[in-house]
Amino acid sequence: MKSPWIPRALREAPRLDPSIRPGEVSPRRALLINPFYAKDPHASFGKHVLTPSLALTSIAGATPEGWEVAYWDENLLQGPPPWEPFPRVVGITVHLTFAARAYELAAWYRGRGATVVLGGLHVLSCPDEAAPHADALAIGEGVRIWPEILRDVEAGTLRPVYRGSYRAPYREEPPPRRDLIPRRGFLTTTSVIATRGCHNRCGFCYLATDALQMPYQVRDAEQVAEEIRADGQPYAVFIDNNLGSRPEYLRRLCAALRPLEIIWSAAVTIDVTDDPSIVREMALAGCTGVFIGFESLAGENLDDAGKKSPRPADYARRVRILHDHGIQVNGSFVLGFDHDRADVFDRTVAWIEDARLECATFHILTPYPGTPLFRSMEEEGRLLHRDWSLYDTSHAVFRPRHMTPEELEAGYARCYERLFSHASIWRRRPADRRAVPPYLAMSYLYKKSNRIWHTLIRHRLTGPAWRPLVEWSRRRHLRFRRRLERSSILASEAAGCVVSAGV
Ligand code: B12
Ligand code: SF4
Repeated sequence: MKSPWIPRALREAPRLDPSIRPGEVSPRRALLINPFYAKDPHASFGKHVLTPSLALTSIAGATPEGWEVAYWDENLLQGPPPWEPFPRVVGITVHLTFAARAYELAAWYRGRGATVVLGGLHVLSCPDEAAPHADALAIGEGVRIWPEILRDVEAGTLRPVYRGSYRAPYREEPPPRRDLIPRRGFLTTTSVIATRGCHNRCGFCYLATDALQMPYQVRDAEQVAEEIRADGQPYAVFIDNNLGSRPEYLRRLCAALRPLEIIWSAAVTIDVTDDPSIVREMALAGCTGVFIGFESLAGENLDDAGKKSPRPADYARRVRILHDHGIQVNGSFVLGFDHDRADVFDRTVAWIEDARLECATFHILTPYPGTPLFRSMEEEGRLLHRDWSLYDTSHAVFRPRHMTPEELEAGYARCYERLFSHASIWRRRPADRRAVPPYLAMSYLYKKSNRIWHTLIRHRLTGPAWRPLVEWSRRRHLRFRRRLERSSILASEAAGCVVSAGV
């Protein structure tokens, strides 16, 4: 099989120059870094600039007065993070896939006199590994501990570990500093979060990590709507784990979003279709796409993972409910579960085509440290290594039951190849002819244009290039909504949207 194209800038982190000797330390300046990670050439490069992570902008929002804060995302391909003026504090977010890069950055800044604070999911699951690379670790929720850390730096009383609790009232947190994000760098800067936690606790999900205690919490619907309004973009992406966890809250949120006349997408579980009237409210509030973790078409796999979900035999009917309300579906599928055999790849893609999912993402089953899945794989001696950079869901890091790791990786690559083929894109087109042109534009621009994405990212053109298309989709959707208001469903009519459904 031919390897897909990937330029060096998307494979390798920018070089940190060992000869640089920065000037004096700026005593009340903090630099926040989202480290580089290698991109999967099988998937769309566009997903990485759809919408930014809220990890660092959230803590930036809690920076005490008198401190200056700067933000650098290495994935925007503008080189290594800045060193002039040289920051007193460097805060780095750490996920397992880019832990090695985070440690490299930490060493570079520490070696030149900065105080380095590491936080994020990987610090929570592997604090002992992260500790030697930092002056302080922020374990768990960061918004409340970030100001404390900066005050302790000033007072010279920094402790090696700070622990933040996810039990504190979520609605009291300050809004994220979206103004720090380069607006031209993303399709939209309006990443937004309304809820925390999930009613499920699937064994492979990071939410099942031992050290993570995240009770379900929601923010006031009006507060969320106000944040979206303040960012002034036509498209918002909810980054909640599952925006549909509490249907009555989702209803309230939709009521608050409706007057904004924006479009939005979100991750939900397929049981959101239990009550089609909620789906209708989502559509009327501007929802153009949902990202749904179908995970597997085999019920035994869902049972093993402890996922409380409708049976796969009912998935297609439920997808139709979403389509009937003009909502595109981006399905997420995990490959390599214990009941998966060599036919899982072709069967999954065939189902996606039959159900006419506009988009899909594939993930090789990945045991995240600290989860029940990791523990059982470890006990069974099935883990192949602990090179976290390969725990990115595009590599097989464990021994599957019914195939070799190589067969799993090859099957995964084949799924993407087939899904992105002209024939598959055409087979999945919406039934309504009027929605076909925006669907084709979305498929080709988003899924088959990795060379264009690379150019857009490098030249900071993602925002300006997409903005007219997003605005066009919004206007089209407003007209669709007016028609939907007048009828119960528009089964034969699709809304048609150029923006892909979720991350
Ligand atoms: C936005 C997002 C993305 C974006 C941006 C990613 C980026 N790094 O820039 C995109 C779409 C590009 C993306 C891609 C991927 N993602 Co992603 N993504 C998310 C998502 C939906 C939201 C992240 C976020 O903003 N959270 C909200 C913030 C506020 O929470 P937080 O990050 O935990 O930060 C808090 C604390 O941890 C702490 N904190 C964090 N950092 C720091 C630093 C300091 C100094 C301090 C003091 C505190 C602190 O304070 C914050 C506020 O409380 C999460 C799911 C989720 N809802 O969290 C998945 C998630 C992070 N992604 C995940 C994965 C697997 C991926 C992919 C590998 C998937 C794939 N195969 O494509 C890719 C590649 C990324 C990679 N290699 O790491 C997993 C990670 C699992 C794990 N254990 O590591 C998650 C958890 C999704 C999931 N349910 O599995 N992702
Ligand atoms: S439903 Fe999704 S977000 Fe919720 S625990 Fe399962 S995988 Fe995680």
